[in-house]
Amino acid sequence: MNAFDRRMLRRAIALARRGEGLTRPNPPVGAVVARDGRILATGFHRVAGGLHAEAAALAALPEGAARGADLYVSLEPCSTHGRQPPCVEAILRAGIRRVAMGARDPNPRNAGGGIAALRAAGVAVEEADGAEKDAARELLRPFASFWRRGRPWVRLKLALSLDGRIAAADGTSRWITGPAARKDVQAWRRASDAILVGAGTVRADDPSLLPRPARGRQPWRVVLQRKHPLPGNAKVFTDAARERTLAMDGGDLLRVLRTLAEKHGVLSVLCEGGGETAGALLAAGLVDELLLFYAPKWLGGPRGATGSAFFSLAEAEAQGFGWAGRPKRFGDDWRMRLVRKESARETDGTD
Ligand code: AOF
Ligand code: ZN
Repeated sequence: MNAFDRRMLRRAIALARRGEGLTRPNPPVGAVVARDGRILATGFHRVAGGLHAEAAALAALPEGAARGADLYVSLEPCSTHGRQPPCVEAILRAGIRRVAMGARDPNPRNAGGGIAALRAAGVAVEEADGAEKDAARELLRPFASFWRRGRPWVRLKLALSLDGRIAAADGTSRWITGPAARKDVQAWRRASDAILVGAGTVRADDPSLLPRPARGRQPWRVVLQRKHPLPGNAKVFTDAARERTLAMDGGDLLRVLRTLAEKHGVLSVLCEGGGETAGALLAAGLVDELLLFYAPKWLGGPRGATGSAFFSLAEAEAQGFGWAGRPKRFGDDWRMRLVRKESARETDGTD
């Protein structure tokens, strides 16, 4: 793949991101049709049941206009009939000469089938490598988790003081981080199919848990309940989106996650606390990605960020988190991302 091919694949991945949080239980997918170094059309998957990315890009062109062109797509084109006809057929009908694709499809119905069908019909298929392959896989992790592990990809977001507290010793916790960091959190909410918190957080903060601006997103709001009764008059149970709030028994977290995938098509979960819920997820080995926002404030006090959960050094080693990307500054705050290496192995596939 040359530099132009790589650029077009990155463009396809960026297009796919516009559908993130909208497509469940389908993956976000983006596509570009190009010829002679020029983009002819673009498309992305907007909603399950709607046009696939490749079909959307090809449909934007007049009959015959894509003949001999290259198609760049973030995911292997599908080869079977679902709610939509197979994209492989649309690609062949359009006379595409070559397909450059990001990641293989983890859905067993389509896995490998698109590559084989296209090659059998004489279309050249190239799979991404290097940075583009990594980016395509990263984008696909929630969908791959859904198919390969039967549960969503779980991100834990924490707003932390320099010394790792999520609340001051007097209990106040609002606005540890600044507006720029909070704006980034809204983007993570939009990319997530469910926002999860413990009942204690709902009682203490009465959050709406909806992305602002929503940009068409309607994530599930999941409130985990263990010992204490749910605050029935909280926003999540009474506002206009109350139909999208699920109260679930937080005793068996893996079961909660499996249920979210199976019953509600949830590919990705963003946990926003509180400390006990964060600690329980970590202790159960169910945190796939950490989003840590550090504010330049020292709070001190007796309680760590994960409630009563604590780990020995050996246990902490076994958590297996690795740095993902570079730290990024948002106003006065720094964001660190980490991914559990085991989670990446489980979802990224072996090809
Ligand atoms: C693509 N491009 O944009 C998407 C694909 O029920 P359907 O027909 O929408 O099929 C859903 C499956 O198709 C989904 O699980 C995944 O394997 C693939 N999704 N494929 O080539 C797309 N959304
Ligand atoms: Zn398709």
